[in-house]
Amino acid sequence: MTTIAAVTTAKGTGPITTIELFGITAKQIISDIFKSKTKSELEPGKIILGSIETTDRTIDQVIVACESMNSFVINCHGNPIIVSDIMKLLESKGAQPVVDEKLLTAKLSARTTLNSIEIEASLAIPKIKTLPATKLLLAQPDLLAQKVKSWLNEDIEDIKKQAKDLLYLSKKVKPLLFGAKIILAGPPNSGKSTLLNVIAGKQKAITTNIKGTTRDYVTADCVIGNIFAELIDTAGLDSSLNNNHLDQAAQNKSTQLIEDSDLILLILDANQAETSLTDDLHKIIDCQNTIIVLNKSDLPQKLNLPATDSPKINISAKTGDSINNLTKLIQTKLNSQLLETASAVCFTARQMDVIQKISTADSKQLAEDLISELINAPPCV
Ligand SMILES: Nc1nc2c(ncn2[C@@H]2O[C@H](COP(=O)(O)OP(=O)(O)OP(=O)(O)O)[C@@H](O)[C@H]2O)c(=O)[nH]1
Ligand SMILES: [Mg+2]
Repeated sequence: MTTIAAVTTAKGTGPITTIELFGITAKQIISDIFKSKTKSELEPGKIILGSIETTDRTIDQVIVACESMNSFVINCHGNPIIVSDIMKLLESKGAQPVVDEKLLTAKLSARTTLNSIEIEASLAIPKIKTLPATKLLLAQPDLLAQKVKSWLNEDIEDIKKQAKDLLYLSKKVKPLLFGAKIILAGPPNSGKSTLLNVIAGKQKAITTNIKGTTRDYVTADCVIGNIFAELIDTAGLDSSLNNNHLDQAAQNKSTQLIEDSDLILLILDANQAETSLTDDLHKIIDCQNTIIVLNKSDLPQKLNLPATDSPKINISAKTGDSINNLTKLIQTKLNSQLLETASAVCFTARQMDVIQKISTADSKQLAEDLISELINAPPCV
């Protein structure tokens, strides 16, 4: 394995930057470039103040920590020129610069006791934003590995069925683990932006009684129960707002965002008659992942909604009436209870791909090979 170097703190955001160096020549490289007045050796567990030096100049005063005989951490000043000079010096000494995820993968892979699922869980953890999701993910190296190993005792038809069930569950859990995209769609003036501000608890979107106030979409991150969500407020869908290029672009963007979402909140103005529902909105009403939000419950109710199986709720974004019921309904619709159960789930594209192949495998031998691949193949970064 080559020695690799990575900047592991965010770019240009702090007074101190951390550079990690890992690999068989790491100690040699550090001995070449790090000078310290301290007599003690850089051995595992030691942290030493000194400087990074080329043959003719000092680049920076730094603190070097030795994690193990082949793993060192350099804490230098955060100035981008200093960081770049140290990285260039490390490269000139034979270290290969990589992005931090690759460094983590290399470090984790070097620990031979870890299987691919454990490595992928360690890589995924920084992307997880809630505690229940973190707990579920951290349980997967045991749960997922045990589950697929238990299939080895079953016949191929049972294995295929269980693989299909696992894929189905994993698709449902994905937005709970990595964050759900929730779209607020509906006709102009129905109260989408007002509702975004209420759920997010801050004034992110401009609200007025003028149709077409929101053109470019507005997003707000929030936690709903135990789910991390990105709320996306879109331009109101209305074919009469297609008069110019900008309105047309806003309408197209809304349609695309709706297609990419995990959940659609279709906000309708219950104070308006049914005639305000366009073809686009009629299509959304019956989508499997739609909740129909009948807004403006504080005003006379005039909307006659066509029959639909989608769940409905009356709220007032203005007075706050029934907002709690809406957030509960969002959690139910997104199956948030799945985060509380100790189920085995796939959480990377690689795992999903292998399980997909198992679900269509035509022999037990192939399924066994794929189970081994799931646990032992190189992890997905
Ligand atoms: N009475 C009442 N008015 C509301 C309610 N929710 C929103 N409004 C008002 O309805 C108007 C439109 O609200 P917005 O939130 O801007 O509507 P929008 O759906 O984002 O509109 P566009 O951006 O044009 O698509 C504003 O004057 C709001 O104050 C409600 O629950 N009750
Ligand atoms: Mg708006």
